[in-house]
Amino acid sequence: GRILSGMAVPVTPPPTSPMVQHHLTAEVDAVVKQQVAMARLGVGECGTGWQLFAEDGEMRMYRREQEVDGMVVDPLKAVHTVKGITGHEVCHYFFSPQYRYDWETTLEHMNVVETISEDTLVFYQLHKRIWPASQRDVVFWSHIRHLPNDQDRDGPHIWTVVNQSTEHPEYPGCSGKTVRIYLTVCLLCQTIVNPPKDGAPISRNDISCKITYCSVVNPGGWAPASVLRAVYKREYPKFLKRFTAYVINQSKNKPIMF
Ligand code: 6CM
Repeated sequence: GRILSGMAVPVTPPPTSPMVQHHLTAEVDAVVKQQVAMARLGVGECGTGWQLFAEDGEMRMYRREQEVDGMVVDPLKAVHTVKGITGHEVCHYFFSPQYRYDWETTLEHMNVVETISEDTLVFYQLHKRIWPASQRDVVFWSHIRHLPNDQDRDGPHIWTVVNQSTEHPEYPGCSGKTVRIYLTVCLLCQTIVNPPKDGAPISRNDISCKITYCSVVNPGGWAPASVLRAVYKREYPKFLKRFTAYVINQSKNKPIMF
């Protein structure tokens, strides 16, 4: 503010609120709420048919075999518990574009198509070709959110990132030889804190993160079912292990981000 006779007078009014919401805002909110509710259901409650297909330490991965018009769209649900990191940290590294190439190994190219707001971005991604299928690309919005603590026993620290396919005029599908894939992904993270009994400050030894990762990917065009299932079986455990190791490594010498 400008100094007038010793008093600070605000000369700049606050920024004007946008007159209209972005056309995706309502969709983002609805899909996030729905995906979070689904992610919170255990593999035993979520209908039948979740079959365990990968297990490594605390990590468990389940899928339901599902085909639409002969295309594999198997829903996937993974749970993992990782020591020394928070849900906010996991979601931060998953959401932020500047780290994506560090951990996403199936990526050939990625760019941010649109910044809707600080917590909502639209991405374009071109993935590496997997023989014998065509190369795949995807356009999706991505939203990061801190969830209110509605159940006391769950504690306050729940974060989520939801990715959902969308359309963008500058990136039409069905052009050239790439095939557009359609995805819905939900990463839900809960921080567990075991406060030290002696009242010492909370260190990374006292925290862990319970991670739930759900995804449904429609490959968008022909891909042999057996190859696709083999790719998923190999790539999803690799992704979750590599990504969480990356978050541990990035976070280890930094203050805890609750
Ligand atoms: O959720 C993950 N990554 C996010 C950030 O990149 C985002 C993107 C997901 C893309 C998932 C597509 C991967 C599969 C691409 C190859 C398709 C080949 C089809 C033909 C095979 C015969 O949500 C982590 C995604 C981890 C995927 C393993």
